[in-house]
Formats: sequence, C-alpha cells, structure tokens
Amino acid sequence: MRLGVAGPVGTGKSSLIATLCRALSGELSLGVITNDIYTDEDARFLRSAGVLDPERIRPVETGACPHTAIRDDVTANLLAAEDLEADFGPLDLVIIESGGDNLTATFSPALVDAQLFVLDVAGGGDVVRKGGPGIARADLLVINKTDLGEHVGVDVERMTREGRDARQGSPVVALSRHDEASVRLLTGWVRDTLAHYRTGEHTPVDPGPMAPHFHAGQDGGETHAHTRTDGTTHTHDHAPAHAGQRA
Ligand SMILES: Nc1nc2c(ncn2[C@@H]2O[C@H](COP(=O)(O)OP(=O)(O)OP(=O)(O)O)[C@@H](O)[C@H]2O)c(=O)[nH]1
Ligand SMILES: [Mg+2]
Repeated sequence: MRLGVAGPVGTGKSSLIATLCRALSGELSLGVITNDIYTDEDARFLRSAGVLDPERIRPVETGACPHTAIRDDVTANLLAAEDLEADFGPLDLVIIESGGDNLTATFSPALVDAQLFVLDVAGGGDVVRKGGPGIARADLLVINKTDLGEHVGVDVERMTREGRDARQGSPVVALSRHDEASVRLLTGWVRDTLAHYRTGEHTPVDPGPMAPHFHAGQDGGETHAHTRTDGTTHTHDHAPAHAGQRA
C-alpha cells in the first residue's frame, strides 16, 4: 500500500513518518519517499533519525510546487517506489511525504492508495475551519503537536471537534509524538487501513483537485478559475492591477 502524507510547511509530516517507522518497522517491510522542492533535507532528517535502514528512504527533488510531483505528473515518485520495491520487495507499506504546501495540495489516487492531511495546532486553531480538499476528504486528518496547544492559546479539543465537523464522520486523530496513546491511535489507523487494503475493502479516494492557480511567468493571470466547495468551477476576469500601464 502506498500512503501519502500531505499538509502545510512544518506541520510535522517528517516527524510523523519517523514515528510510524519507529512503531511499525518491526512488523512491516517499509519504504519512505520524501518530496522536497530544492533539497533532500527530509530524507536526510529521516535517515539520521535512525528509524529505518537509510537505503529504504529515497528523496525526490521536485524542483517545482509540491503538487506537481504528487498530483500532476507522479512519474518521479512512481519510479522511486518501483526502485524501492526492486531493492527491498515485497514491501508492505511505502510512505510518501509531500513537500509542504498550502491547504489545497492533495495526492493523486494514481500515486497513493490512502492519504493523511496534517495540520498542527501551532498554525492556529482556525486553520481547520478554512477547509480544503485535504481537510475535508483525506482518508485521515491529523491535528498534530497537541502538546503545544496551551503555549499558543489554541483549544485543541475544539480544533479537533471542528475537524470532525468538516469531515462528516471521516476520522480525525489529535496527535503529539509525546503522547503515546495518540501515537497508538495513528498506528492503529494505519494497520486497519492496510488490513482493509489487503482484503480489497479499501478504495482509494481522490480528495479533489488542487485549486486552480497560475505560476509567475506563465500567462497574464488576469483570468482566474475558482473551484467552489461543491466542485463546480467558475471562471471570470479581473482587470489587471497594472491596467493602463501597458503599451
Ligand atoms: N511540540 C511538538 N513539536 C513537533 C511535533 N512533531 C513535530 N514537531 C516539530 O515541528 C517541526 C517541524 O517538523 P517536521 O516533521 O520537520 O515538519 P514537516 O511537515 O515535515 O516540515 P516540511 O517538510 O518542511 O514541510 C520540528 O521542529 C519538529 O521537531 C510534536 O508532536 N510536538
Ligand atoms: Mg518534512
């Protein structure tokens, strides 16, 4: 099974993967793929954490917005997964970390069978209300670093409750690597999902596309497409900010 881990920058994706490796490497054959925009920093962090044979941790340097490599063209990640399988197969679980992105980045179901979306309490209690496809429809929402709630004035219970409200019953785990009981909830979810995957009861779900956006240097950018929460798309024009300044 391939498991994607997405979420904004610094919410604790690599740390969560280290926690999973520590808990599961004794019972499962694991591989890890990290996606960084410019470096192999996350792969180096995980290798130095000593939680898995360093050879089982492979970096993909995306060189572009993270969603490019986890959603638009997943080839580099599929090749890394194939290489891991060739070297260490049969693998039970390959965990793929997305580069940290905004609230709209999700994995293509062509790359992963299941995906987690990771927020952290230090990012603010209101982030969960801002919504997005990962928060609403990833297979699991993780509210991470619950130990920091009291230090940043965030009501963790309320944030977790609002996460549940946003997901119509889909699971939410409030996690801190310092709280063993919460780590057991996370590893329990991974074990259950893997068991369902093996019996064919788990179906990969696409949380929905990246919000349409343009990159600097592409077209003029005056035409914007917005995807509404119901999935329909609406396109309209804005007067360019520099209107009147053009030759
Ligand atoms: N207090 C606390 N800090 C945590 C926890 N998990 C991660 N951190 C810290 O949060 C910071 C970011 O963690 P990472 O795991 O690197 O986050 P990331 O999402 O992989 O970051 P990017 O890959 O750069 O997007 C580090 O300083 C971690 O030590 C936690 O449960 N509690
Ligand atoms: Mg990371």
